[in-house]
Amino acid sequence: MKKIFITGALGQIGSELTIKLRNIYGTDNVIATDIRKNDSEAAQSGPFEVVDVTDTKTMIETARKYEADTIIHMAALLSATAEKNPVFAWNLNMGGLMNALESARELKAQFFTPSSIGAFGPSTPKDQTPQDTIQRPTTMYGVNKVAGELLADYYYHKFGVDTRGLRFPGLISYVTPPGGGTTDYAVEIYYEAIKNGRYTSYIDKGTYMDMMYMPDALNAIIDLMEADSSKLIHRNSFNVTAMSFEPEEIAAEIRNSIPGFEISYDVDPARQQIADSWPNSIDATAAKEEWGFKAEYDLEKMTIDMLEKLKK
Ligand code: AKB
Repeated sequence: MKKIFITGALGQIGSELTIKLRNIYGTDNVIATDIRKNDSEAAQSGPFEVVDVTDTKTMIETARKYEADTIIHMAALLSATAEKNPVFAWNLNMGGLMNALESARELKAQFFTPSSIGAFGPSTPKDQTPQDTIQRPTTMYGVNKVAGELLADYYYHKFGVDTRGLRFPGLISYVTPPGGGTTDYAVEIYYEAIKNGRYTSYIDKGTYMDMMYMPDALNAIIDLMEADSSKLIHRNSFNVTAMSFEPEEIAAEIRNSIPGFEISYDVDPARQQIADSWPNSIDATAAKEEWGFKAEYDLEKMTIDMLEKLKK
């Protein structure tokens, strides 16, 4: 049985991933860690430790205490926040990653960390962005993600650490809200649709970005981690996506359930600039071919489920 150590376990992905992994691998085999504890299910339903990922000693000692054989490193600042605090972002995103990789090396553990569509930049081909292409991002978050992909590949080639990663698009979920991302509008819009029947978008109409519903993202992490290592040509990181849309399209889909729903725009130049530097759509062929990636939710199916869950 695996012993899985998760950093950032109370964040947007971590909070749902922790519960799902506990259901699959057993509660005591999934150690949730974060910078502070709260009363969420992920923090309360099994082993939990306070770990600051920039603290090398605490991270390695805690992972060793539980004899972790898998490290899932989620703790990071998202794109918009990182752009406001670039030095802090570098220290947290790169320092945390380095400590997590070192823990994996010492413990001979399998390793996962997410990359992002943010690892691409304005000179990357914009439509159906290939797996292997130009990566010259213009954001601190993107710089961290590209450096992180290279570092994780380095640990695989140099030290034999079984590192794996996914380039996530914007993730949409009704459980834990994201914080500080550029794609967060696609989550907020559902909350506001239920609450007020209208939404003011900080992302401009006509701006396409890739997105994915959280259940597909969680399955992708688990499927990649379970995949036969010998089949993986790429490792850090695979393009994955489920849909690409712009604000008018998500609004139109919401109108199928909430007929009077209205969208207006008050564009935030900082986040718009980040969005404009990212692809319109990415190509996930390598993930499909190498380990069978498949997304179940498209915009219509996701919208029905989101609105149904949020109404409860
Ligand atoms: C963000 O918007 O920063 C994230 C991402 C796409 O990596 N959701």
